[in-house]
Amino acid sequence: MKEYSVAVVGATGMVGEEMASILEKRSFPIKKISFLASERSIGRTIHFKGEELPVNVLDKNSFRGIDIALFSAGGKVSREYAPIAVESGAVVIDNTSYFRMDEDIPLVVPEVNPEDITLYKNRGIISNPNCSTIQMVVALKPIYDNFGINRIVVATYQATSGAGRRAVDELIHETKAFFEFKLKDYEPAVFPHKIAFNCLPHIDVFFEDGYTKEEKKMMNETRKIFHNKDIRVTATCVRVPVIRCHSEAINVETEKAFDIEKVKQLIASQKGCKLVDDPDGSLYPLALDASGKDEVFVGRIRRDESIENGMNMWVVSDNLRKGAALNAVQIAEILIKQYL
Ligand code: NAP
Ligand code: 3JM
Repeated sequence: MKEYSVAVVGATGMVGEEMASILEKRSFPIKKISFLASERSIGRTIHFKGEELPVNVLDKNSFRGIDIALFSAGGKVSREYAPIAVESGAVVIDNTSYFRMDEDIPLVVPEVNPEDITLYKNRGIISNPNCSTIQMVVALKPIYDNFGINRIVVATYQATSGAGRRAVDELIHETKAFFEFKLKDYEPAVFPHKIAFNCLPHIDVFFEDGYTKEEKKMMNETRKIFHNKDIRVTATCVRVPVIRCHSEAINVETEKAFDIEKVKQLIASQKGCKLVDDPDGSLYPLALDASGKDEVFVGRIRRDESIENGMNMWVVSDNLRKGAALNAVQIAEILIKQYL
């Protein structure tokens, strides 16, 4: 079997750490792996396949001999270094929002639009969608294919790990401070307000129309992935004091009439989805249960009686796995199988 040299940019971060573990777990055929981060990580090592491998400082020579570069070190790093990686001969799979909406860059969720991967030939870059978009479109794929979708109204309940390691630390420190009666004096450094025991309807920056960039990502990326500019999407994105896994309340209006039991069957047989829907047994998707898992968990499926063809569902997935690292590795797997 052919083997590939892989670089992980942002290897010491929350997403990068998952990348290493998923590459190892899925036995990705690796010839050489290069873990890259900033100067802050000099001297650190990463455990990979029984070895402690050094973390190297990212520079313009980091991509010599690299076939696939997985980027998750923020938009600025991708802007500067993704073109350098491509120039060096690597295909880039980028986890940041930097290239996502560029027309000639594919934005891929393997369960939804794997055929778009071929467009990597345009610029050598494939974008990974936002974590909240990924889990939503996986759940909506069979509904879109069978009944068409007119409109989506989504509210998210997003984990702090989506904002990086410092954000998780902030939640933990604030929670400890609360029990020591010191929370009042705590000054948040990552989030705009205290996140412990709170819900912040503010993820990424605000635009003039009142939406946040995170909300716009969900709205625009969904249309791009389904190749359908006519789907109406509106989102409210909320950060909640959860460490891992995003939850979403999704309301969908379909084009055609549907049978709700058929919807449940379709979700149950959708690749990448797991139906968890037994209200009588108090069974529905939960962040703590989805943590560390690969699937998108879907439940609370019910008709929205306020419109003709409406339904509601509750969708939970691990934002660091399917929402980021796993989706990127799945793209890499298709890339090597079909193109490299
Ligand atoms: P994190 O825990 O804060 O980690 C950031 C990583 O980037 C660290 O490895 C850090 O290295 C590295 N880094 C930062 N600045 C760098 C620089 N100038 N040069 C080289 N490396 C640098 O953040 P995270 O949660 O892993 O997220 C990383 C990025 O992935 C985000 O900024 C976002 O763009 C993307 N992301 C995407 C999704 C998605 O849904 N697709 C989800 C979450 C995040 P040091 O340890 O050396 O500082
Ligand atoms: C998730 O560029 C940055 O500082 C990263 C901001 C960020 C993003 C993004 O816009 O790439 C943090 C967390 C995402 C994302 O996946 O969209």
